[in-house]
Amino acid sequence: MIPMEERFPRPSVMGVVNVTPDSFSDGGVHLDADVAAAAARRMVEEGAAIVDVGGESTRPGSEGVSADEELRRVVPVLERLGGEVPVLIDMAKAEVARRAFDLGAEMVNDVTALRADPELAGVVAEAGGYLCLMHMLGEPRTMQQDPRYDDVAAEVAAFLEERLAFAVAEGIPEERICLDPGIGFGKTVEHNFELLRRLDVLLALGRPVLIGFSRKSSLGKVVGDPDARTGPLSASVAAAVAAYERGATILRVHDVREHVEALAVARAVVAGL
Ligand code: HH2
Repeated sequence: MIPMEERFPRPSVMGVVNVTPDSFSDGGVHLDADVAAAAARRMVEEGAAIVDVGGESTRPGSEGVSADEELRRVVPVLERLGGEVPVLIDMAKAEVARRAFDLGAEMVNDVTALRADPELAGVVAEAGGYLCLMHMLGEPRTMQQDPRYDDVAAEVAAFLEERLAFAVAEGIPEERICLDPGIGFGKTVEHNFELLRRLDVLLALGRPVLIGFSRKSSLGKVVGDPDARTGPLSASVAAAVAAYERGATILRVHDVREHVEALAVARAVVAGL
């Protein structure tokens, strides 16, 4: 078993291919399986360590889709990739994760941190897959309605610590798990930036941290549009570099080449050539 830290050295880029009609920044772009598979291959050529293939949008207000619909969206993409491209399956139900592992997926990204599907942990444990546990306050349908915390960094870390212990108790080795504060999932703009500023609170749990700030609306708001629904590439890159400098390991991004280049420079500064 290769520990997460070796499989994903700091910084590693995770490309995002949403096979959905309604994702907040690339909805509809990759609905065709050939287009989605080509995008995934291109992302790996551009330097992504893994590609996140998602069949369900988690944007604020979204309702969720059935396992059948999720399978209908992601299986043709995984079949076209033929296990040749490292893939992570996003927002998986156990049934979808099982099929994805059969088709060569390496990792599951669960935005509910194993709270939604009681069988998912067993599927990941049995397949020997990697797992990302993410913090979300509430659920996508309602999560952006007045989220409140006394201490956002401490509360997110306490939640992830508990979910990490649960995952390990379910048979998934700690070495295979990374943690994600869930930027934009039940958080205000200020919460999102505080979580990055205080990433050390999360790092203290001893697991690699994944950050997904790419194109999120908080970035658009900070650069001057109070009604922004997405954020620009320049701001996404700045957030990824800031996250890396504060200790993040995996950066989940939509624009792979630009992030790989920026992070290569940031890494040269931090760690030398
Ligand atoms: N963000 C999104 C979806 N999944 N998973 C993790 N671990 N971390 C994140 O920050 C994260 C995530 C939202 O982005 P996107 O996939 O582009 O949009 P949508 O959920 O609308 O498909």
